[in-house]
Amino acid sequence: MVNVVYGTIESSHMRMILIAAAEMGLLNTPAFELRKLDWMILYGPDDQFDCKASPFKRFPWFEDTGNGVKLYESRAIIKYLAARTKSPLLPDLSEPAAMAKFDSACSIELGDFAPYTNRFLWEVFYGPMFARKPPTPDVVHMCQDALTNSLRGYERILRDQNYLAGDDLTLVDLFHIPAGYLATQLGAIPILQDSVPRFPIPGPADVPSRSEGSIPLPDQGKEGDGTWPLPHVKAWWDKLLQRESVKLVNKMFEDRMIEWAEAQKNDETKTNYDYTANKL
Ligand SMILES: N[C@@H](CCC(=O)N[C@@H](CS)C(=O)NCC(=O)O)C(=O)O
Repeated sequence: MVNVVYGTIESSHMRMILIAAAEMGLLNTPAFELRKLDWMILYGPDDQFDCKASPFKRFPWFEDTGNGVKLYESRAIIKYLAARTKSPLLPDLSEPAAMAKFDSACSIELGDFAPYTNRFLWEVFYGPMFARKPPTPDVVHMCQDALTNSLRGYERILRDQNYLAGDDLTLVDLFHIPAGYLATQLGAIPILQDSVPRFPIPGPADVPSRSEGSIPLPDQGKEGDGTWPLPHVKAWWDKLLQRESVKLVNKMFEDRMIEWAEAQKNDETKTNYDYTANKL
């Protein structure tokens, strides 16, 4: 089989697939191909875009050229790859408790984490870059507060088990990395920020400072006694960032961002696509 993924490493959902592919031993092998596409194609006319491949006109999408299976939705693509390669990162879904625990962790990621990291990234990164839209402070603060609240729930889970679906790492832990990493670097999750190295990211807007009366974030840094708030979340996050797959893909992303920032400096690229004209 040749697994072909269409998109770009600048997309956090693409990086999610790359991390999972690295974990499964697929990345940088002939069985896995990344076909790089430009963001611009998402914002062109519908009749010049393969809407069957990606009905919402988003990266990434996928084809298994061995059997013709075509998929969109990064998490579904990853679960497909895991099932095909019999990866232990996908629990045995025929076992009811394992299936339900995995599903419950997947719900948390999709309902309590991803909406806020993604919205935060839209506000401070993609929106300013693609739509020339400055962040809306209330929305940015809502995302920060919601993430803090969600991570309090994560802390209660991770006090009793090593990973979100149980004591073993599964795909759902990895689902958190790409958007969580970038959002953390841009200020979404202050307690995790010291684990995330800073590198140049073209186009982010300054995160608006919090106004009087906003919900205080308890997790701005170490407590007075030098300990971290939400220590189990922090240990979980740090452990994930140390995985070779994560380090490899984060380095690929960092290299791309440095290259992009340099090109912008030298005016070799135009990142302000006219998103509004074509998409809204
Ligand atoms: N639910 C989709 C989300 C994909 C997604 O939001 N992709 C972003 C890039 S990370 C995108 O293509 N954004 C362009 C747009 O929405 O205009 C998935 O998991 O694959």
